[in-house]
Amino acid sequence: MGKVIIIAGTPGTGKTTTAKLLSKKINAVHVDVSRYVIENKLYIDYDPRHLSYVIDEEKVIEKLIELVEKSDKIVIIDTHYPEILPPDTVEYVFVLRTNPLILEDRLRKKGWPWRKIRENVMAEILSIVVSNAINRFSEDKVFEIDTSNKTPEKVVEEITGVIKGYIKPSKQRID
Ligand code: DAT
Repeated sequence: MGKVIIIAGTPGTGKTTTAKLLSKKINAVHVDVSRYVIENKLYIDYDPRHLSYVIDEEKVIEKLIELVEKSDKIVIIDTHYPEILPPDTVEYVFVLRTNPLILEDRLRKKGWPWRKIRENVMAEILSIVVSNAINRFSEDKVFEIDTSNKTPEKVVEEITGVIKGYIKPSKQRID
């Protein structure tokens, strides 16, 4: 069974960019939960106000656990909703953080409507993702990584710096 590393954070903090790079670097499987939900039709509704799908939590959990159990590689799960996973399956939760002004700029560049930008910038200011992660997982599994003025490569370097030494080199080579 693969080990699970979660890359969490408010939308726009760089989860997908970071998770893709990290998965290449450590030869892991990358699951972008938003994409996975859409591709596997694991939603029950579409919420036009939030411009997002309402996920079928039970099915998503079931599918993700199945995927992790079948995998002999590390599985990197990229989601703004890390608490969906059972704590005992997770090794690390990296919560990416971004200065709210920089986050606003990144979300504007994505072409998001102002209402959605404001909602997410507010969530970042209130540290919602990290506080939910700490409530769900033990505090020693949760690491905040500031991405504000760092390249994605630097962010990945900080993450591998944390996990080096924890995962035995004989099982997985990190660098
Ligand atoms: P998320 O998956 O959290 O929504 P993303 O990976 O799609 O975020 O990145 C959002 C945007 O920010 C995208 O245009 C790429 C850019 N980005 C990601 N990581 C970055 C970094 N470390 N520095 C600067 N820009 C970054």
